[in-house]
Amino acid sequence: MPMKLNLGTTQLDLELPVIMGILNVTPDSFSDGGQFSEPDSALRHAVSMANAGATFIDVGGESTRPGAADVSADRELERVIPLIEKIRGESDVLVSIDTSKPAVMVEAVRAGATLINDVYGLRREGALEAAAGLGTAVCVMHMQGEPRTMQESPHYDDVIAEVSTFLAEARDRCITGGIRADRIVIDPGFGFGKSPRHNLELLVNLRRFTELGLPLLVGLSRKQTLGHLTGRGVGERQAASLAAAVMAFERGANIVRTHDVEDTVDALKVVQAVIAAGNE
Ligand code: YH5
Repeated sequence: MPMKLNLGTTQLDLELPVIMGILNVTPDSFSDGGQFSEPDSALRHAVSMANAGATFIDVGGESTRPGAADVSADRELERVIPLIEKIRGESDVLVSIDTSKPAVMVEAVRAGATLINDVYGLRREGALEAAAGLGTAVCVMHMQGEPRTMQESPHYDDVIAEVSTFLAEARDRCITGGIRADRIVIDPGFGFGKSPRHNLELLVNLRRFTELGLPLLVGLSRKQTLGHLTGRGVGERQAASLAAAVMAFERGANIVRTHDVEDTVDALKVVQAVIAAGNE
């Protein structure tokens, strides 16, 4: 049965690769140096990613990079809400909101977002209730610890089993809380409380997470593990990111979150065509 994600107004077909373009609107955003924090340049970048084939624009106003400090709800709201309104005014592209705060979820959905992407997996107070009440789709991600300290000494006895159990429990919590299964996306959370070795193990065994029967999102774009493997700085990890995206898609990822939309769209078109030809 072809997998679909229920976005309320539309059923998103997950048979073909779905690309999510990253739009950080944090002044300190590590991987793009905050170059999109000016409202106009952020809007232009969103439209250009949509034209390059992004299905979603993932708007984030809360820095979740390793070591980052918390942002207040008011600061986050003033960064993301006008931008979501403008994106939706200029384009039919879908918007996801990268937040863990209930107030931001509510306002972002009112402004036109249809997917709530929460790196805390709806575990913060009021988040599950807010998301369930909004009736949108959600992405629940695994994270060990919290952004400020999560990379200090990540430890697992069995990273695959532990992330898998976490995601199964997150799914059950969502369903019990009133979010229907056809609105839930899961994500193993590359780089969120994981060493390079843990991240490699997650990528090798990514297929295991498809056993939960839900769409799978991955975010590897420009992350530290790729720097660790290539010796390259954050602004020169495009090729490494593309290799990781290809391998994740081959292992069952449905949605790929990336800074480099155009290249990722092309690469995954080729991979998809090869997989389809192999199934004929
Ligand atoms: C994710 O994986 N990641 S924000 C460090 C980097 C580069 C990029 C040092 N939000 C995810 O993108 N949402 C983020 O280099 C996410 N999955 C989902 N669902 C961190 C990020 C990054 C961090």
